[in-house]
Amino acid sequence: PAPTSDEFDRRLRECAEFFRQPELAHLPASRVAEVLDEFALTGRYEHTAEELLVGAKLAWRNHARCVGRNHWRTLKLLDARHAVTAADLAQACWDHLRTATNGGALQSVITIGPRPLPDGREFRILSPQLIRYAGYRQADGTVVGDPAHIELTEQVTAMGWRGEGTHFDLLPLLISVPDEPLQWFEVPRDLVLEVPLEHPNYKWFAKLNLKWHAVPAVSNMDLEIGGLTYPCAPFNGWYVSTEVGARNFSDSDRYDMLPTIARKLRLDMRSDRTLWRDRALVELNRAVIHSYRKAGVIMVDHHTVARQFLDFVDREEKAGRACPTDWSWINPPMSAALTPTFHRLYDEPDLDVRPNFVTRQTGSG
Ligand code: NRG
Repeated sequence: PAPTSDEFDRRLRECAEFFRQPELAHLPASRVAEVLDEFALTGRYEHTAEELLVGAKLAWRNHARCVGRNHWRTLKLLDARHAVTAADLAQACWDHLRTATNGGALQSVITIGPRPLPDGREFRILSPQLIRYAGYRQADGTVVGDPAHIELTEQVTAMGWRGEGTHFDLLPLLISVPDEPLQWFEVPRDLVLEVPLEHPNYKWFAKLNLKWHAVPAVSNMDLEIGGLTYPCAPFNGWYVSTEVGARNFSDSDRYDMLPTIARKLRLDMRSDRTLWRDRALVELNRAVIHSYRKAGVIMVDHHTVARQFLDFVDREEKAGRACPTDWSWINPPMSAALTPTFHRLYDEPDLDVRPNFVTRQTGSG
């Protein structure tokens, strides 16, 4: 669909603004003039690999919901703009996982696929992350696996995929490209590093047979740089322990492990007022941190990441930049007031700052 002229004017402004960033100040004036002419005339232009990497780093730096932004300078780019087929993109994602995992010494990586074709058709990864566990609703209403992915599991199952039916079946990657039917690709097992969970003090914890994957690689956000949109741009950093311990395994609509753990701890569960959930939550999170450390997989705890984030905010302020921040996303889902990020306010989260990662509004297409 042809962009409206308002939309096009906005993109032209974003383009001009992008090339005014200090990080691109070394580019010759001729490059900038060329880009602006070509964009205004044809509605398209191509980023150099350097512009792409700078753009991706700035998108990270600008993202109001990311607490890990102090590492924005370390981002590595895998340029996959040459991909033509879904299989090409899948291959790029496997390269991404190998580079990102790095044997547990995780590296922050972004893979950037092709831009939309002139007619608007796109290359997209429909899976929310490169690594996800399937969820199956049983006849009795209970769920095996991750309840967050029941729908995706049903979708790929309807396309011929078969899971084993464990609590941790790796979902295939669902990829959509122009001129091909929607396709799924089994993620090569040897590229998926996982951490079995055990507790530093409680022997029984390991027998719960819990595990989680090492790399969080978000694959369904658009990357917007200099007026251009990259709909296929999976990226990863590393986990904050609470993402796994205080949400994925604790939310009652996810793995819902707190009642099980509280029973093993023999807590009095007859009343909320005994704080049995809170006590189980702490032990679960200790197990997560302990297990990733033991496995040699990078993960940051919520106290440490909060300090790192405030260092980042300080440095941004000293650099004279606004630092749009979403308080509700920056603070951890447990013990929030024990971290320094809780006790202050920030620049208003600004979803319009570009470059940025943006969540697509509609679920269709
Ligand atoms: N909470 C989600 C992951 C979201 C992104 N988190 C990161 N991103 N740490 C989960 O899977 O638990 N990252 O790029 O490092």
